[in-house]
Amino acid sequence: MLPRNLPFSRISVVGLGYIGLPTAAILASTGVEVVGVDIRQSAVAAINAGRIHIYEPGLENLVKRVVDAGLLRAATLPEPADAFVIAVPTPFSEGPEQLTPEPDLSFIRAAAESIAPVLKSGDLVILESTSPVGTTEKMAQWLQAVRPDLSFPQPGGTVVTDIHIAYCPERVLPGRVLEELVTNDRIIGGLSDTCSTAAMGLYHLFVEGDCIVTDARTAELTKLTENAYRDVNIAFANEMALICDRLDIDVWELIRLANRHPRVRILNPGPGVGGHCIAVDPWFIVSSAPQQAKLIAQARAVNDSRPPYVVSQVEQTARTIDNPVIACLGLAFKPDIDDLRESPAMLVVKQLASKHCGTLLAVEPNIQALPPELSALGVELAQLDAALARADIAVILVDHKEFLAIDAKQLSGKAVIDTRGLVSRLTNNTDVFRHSVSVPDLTRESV
Ligand code: SAJ
Repeated sequence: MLPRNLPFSRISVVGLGYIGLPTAAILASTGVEVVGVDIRQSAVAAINAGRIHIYEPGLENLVKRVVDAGLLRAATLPEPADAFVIAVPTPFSEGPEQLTPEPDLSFIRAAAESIAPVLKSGDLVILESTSPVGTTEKMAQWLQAVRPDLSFPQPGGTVVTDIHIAYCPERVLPGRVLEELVTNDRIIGGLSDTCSTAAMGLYHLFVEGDCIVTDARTAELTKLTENAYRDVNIAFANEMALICDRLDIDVWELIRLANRHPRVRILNPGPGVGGHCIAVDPWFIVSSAPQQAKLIAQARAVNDSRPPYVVSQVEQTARTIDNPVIACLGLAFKPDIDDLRESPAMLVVKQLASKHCGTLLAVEPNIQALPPELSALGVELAQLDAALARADIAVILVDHKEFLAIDAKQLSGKAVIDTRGLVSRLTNNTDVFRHSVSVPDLTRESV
């Protein structure tokens, strides 16, 4: 039996990926019946068996618990519910003729049109997917087109409508999703005040952070701004890394020192920005205001130039060694995850392999098999110690916890290209070694 005071007797979460599944499970853990909807039959079957098809710490236990308790089940087709939370991907499409990548809203449209037939008066529809400004209004129009018998909110409207619609972006960090879903503040962007109030009721079921109300367009741009801010900050760090290479200064030490100022917080340079959010979302701003978003577009260009820069550093070093063995440490897009999608490390290894720079060993402790695109190019998946024993060149692409445990002696005598500032963090590192981490930039003129 459900507790009587719950405002929703059934909630549907559409899209059971990295955001939708944890959200569905947390909602179910509050005692509400949750039906998760996904077009992937394999994901639906796994969830109904109490298993998960993605990796996120703590999620498997939670899903098993709520599925066993009968509070969460998955289906491939939407069913009636009191509230629908849409958490489907919004990739960008990059046609050769396009100068700026454009957001692809087809998944949101398909999700909206799939729930439209089961909507009834009083229902709430929340969009959580990262979206360009105006998408929530478009979603209301798509729903209205399928259901002319129901009334839908107009932006800023004051009339109470049959269906309530709001944009409430997810902002959780992969790896800390279950904790951040509960503790992070939440932006609630209703298409009207009544819509915001209805959406607030849903998030109050599990959010301990503040729920802050705004309009849908501001909420959409807030989400994009958070990720664009981080992208610009990382681009600044990456540009400082280039400047430091030219001036022969250790960028990691530089940033550590600058960050001792109470109002400076520079992020870390790296081999590029990966994942499906920070490298993508800034384009949603650029495509809607290309003349104004100059800095944001330039930051994207700086960050996208990092993988080829790392490749050129490795190539220059490899040219100085006969038949070099190159150990590439890390393939994931950031530390301690198994997610290789949109990973700059993958890009670096792929480009090195296609340029035939030497024997390439990839070390990625979080995967069991190499992606076919790398094995087809002759890259071998290797264990850390074995790879370091064989390597002439070590390219550190991800600061996984396993790599932080490397004994500095294992790197001595090798050329080390450290894109993550990891060597200076090794506990048994010595000062002598610290100065030998970055490979000399052979293209650099003397300054
Ligand atoms: N990176 C750097 N230097 C840094 C920090 C990150 O090069 O100092 C790189 C990482 O290696 C990685 C990429 O940036 O390749 C992105 O990693 P991340 O940890 O910064 O962010 P994501 O993509 O995992 O998650 C982000 C988060 N957004 C913000 O921190 C503003 C998260 O809160 C969002 O919910 C998520 O995007 C999303 O779904 O939009």
